[in-house]
Amino acid sequence: MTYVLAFDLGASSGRAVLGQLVDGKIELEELHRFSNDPVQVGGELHWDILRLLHELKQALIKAKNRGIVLDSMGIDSWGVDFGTLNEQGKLLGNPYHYRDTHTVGVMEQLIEKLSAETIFGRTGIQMMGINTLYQLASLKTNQSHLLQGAKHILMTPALLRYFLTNEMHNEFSMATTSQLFNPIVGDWDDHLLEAIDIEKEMLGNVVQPGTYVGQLSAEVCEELTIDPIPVIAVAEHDTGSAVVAVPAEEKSFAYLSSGTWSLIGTEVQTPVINELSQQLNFTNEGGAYGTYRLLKNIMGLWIIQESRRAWEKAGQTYSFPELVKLAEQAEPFARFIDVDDELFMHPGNMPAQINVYLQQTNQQTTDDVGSIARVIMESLAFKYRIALEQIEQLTGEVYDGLHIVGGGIQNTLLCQWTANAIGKPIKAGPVEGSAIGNMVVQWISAGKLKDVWEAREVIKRSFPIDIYESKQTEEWNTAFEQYKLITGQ
Ligand code: ADP
Ligand code: LRH
Repeated sequence: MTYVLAFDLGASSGRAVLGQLVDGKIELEELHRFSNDPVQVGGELHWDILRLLHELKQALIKAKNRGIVLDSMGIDSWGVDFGTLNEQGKLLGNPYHYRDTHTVGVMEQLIEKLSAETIFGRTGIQMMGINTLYQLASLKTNQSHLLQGAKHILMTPALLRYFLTNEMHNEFSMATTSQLFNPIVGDWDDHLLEAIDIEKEMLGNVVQPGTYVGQLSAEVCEELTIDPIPVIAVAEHDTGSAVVAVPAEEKSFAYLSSGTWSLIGTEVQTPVINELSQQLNFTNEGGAYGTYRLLKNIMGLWIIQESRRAWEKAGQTYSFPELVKLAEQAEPFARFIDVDDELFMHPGNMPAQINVYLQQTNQQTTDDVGSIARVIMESLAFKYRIALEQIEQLTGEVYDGLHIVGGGIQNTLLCQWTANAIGKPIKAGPVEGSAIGNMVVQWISAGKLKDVWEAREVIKRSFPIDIYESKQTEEWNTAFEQYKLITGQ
C-alpha cells in the first residue's frame, strides 16, 4: 500500500500527515507534529525557517524508518510570508513573521501613493498591512539586507520546497496572498511591482496547484538516506488547501477555516472585484482548479493563543479545553470586542490589550481568565455573523449553514456559539482540513481522484462531521445588537 505525505504548516504548529485511499475512503495518520515558534531577536520577529526544514526532514526520516513508500508529497503553509535568495540560491536571512512591526504604516503610505482602488482593483486582495506587498515595500525603503543582492523571492512553501528539491517555482494560491498578483492578467502585477521597485524576475513563474515540481534533490536523499520522492505543488496556501477539503455537497456553500486565523467565505469561479467587495474589505485568493476564495480574514483564535501565552508567562498554565470550560462558566454577553482591532494584531499581553479596548469603549475591565476567554469567543461568533451576512450580500446567495474545518473545531463551545450567532446550523469537520486538501490535490494529479467534487464526497464519507443546531436565538439576536453598538460595526 502506498501513501502520500502532506506537510501542513500553520502559524502555531506544523504536522506531517500520511494519507491513504482505502476502499474509497481516506485514512490519515499523523506522522510528525511540531510547534512553530516565531523567534524575537534584535527587536524583530522572525520565522525559524531552518528549524521548520529540520522538522520536515524528521518526518521524512520517520517515514523511511517505517518502510513507508511515498507516491508524492506536498507542502502548504500560512500566507503572505517569503524568503529572499541571492544569485547562488543562498537564503539571505531569516524571513520576517507577518506580525513583525516593520510593516506598520506602510500600507497607508502606499495607499496614499497609489490609491486603495488601484491596489484592490489590480489584485482583488483584502487590504491588510501584513501582505507581502507592504512587507517588500518596507524592506525596500529600509534598505534591508534581505534585499541586498536578492535575485529570488519565494513564498514560504516554495522556499521549503526549494530547500528540498533545488527547484524554484512560486505557486498560484500562495502567490495571490501577496497582493502582488493580478488575477485578471494571470501574472504578477507590473504596476504594483514598479511602485515598490521590485523586479518581476525575482518572483519568477507561477505554477498551478497540482503541478509536478521535481523530486527530492540528490543531496537531501543522500543526507537522509532515502529514495527520491516526487513533489507536487499543492494549493500551497493552507487556506486554499483547507477549502479543497470542505465536504460541501452543493456548488454554493459557505465555510470557515478556523485556526490561528478565521477565514470565512465562499468559493467562486471568478474574482469578485467591485466597489462593494472593496468597501467590505473582502479578498479573492486564488485556489485549486481555477477557483477563488471570496473571503474575509478575521483575527481568529490567535487572540486566545496569545492570551494563553501571557497567562503562562505569569505562571498560570491553561490548556485550550480548560479555557473553554472557564469561558462557559463566565457571565454571558458581559463585554464585547472587535476582534479585528489593531490592538490585537501584534504579539503582546493580550488580556491587557483587551482591557485597553474595554476601557476605550467604556466597558468594565476584567482580570478573570474565563471572562477574557468568553469575550474573545462570543465576539468571534458575532464577527462571523457580520462576515456571513456580507458574503450573502456580495454573492446574492442565502447559505443554509456554515461548514467549519480546521483545528478550531475542537473548540466545540465556539462551534455552538457560532451556530447561535448566525442562526444557522454548523457542520464541523474535518479537523485536518489543510492536510487533507493538500493530499487530495496530490491524488487528483496522480489520477486517483477525478476532481475536487469527487474528493469532497470521499472526504464526507471518511470523516465525522458534527452538526450544531442554532439555539437561544432570541438572546443571541439581542446581544448581537449590543455588540454592534459597542464595537461600532
Ligand atoms: P494553525 O494551523 O493556524 O496553527 P490550528 O488549525 O492547528 O491552527 O488550530 C489551533 C487552534 O485550535 C488553537 O489556537 C486553539 O484555539 C484551537 N484548539 C486546538 N485544540 C483545541 C482543544 N482541544 N480545545 C479547544 N480548542 C482547541
Ligand atoms: C491562515 C493564513 C491566512 C492568512 C494568514 C497569514 O493560516 O494562511 O489565510 O493568509 O495565515
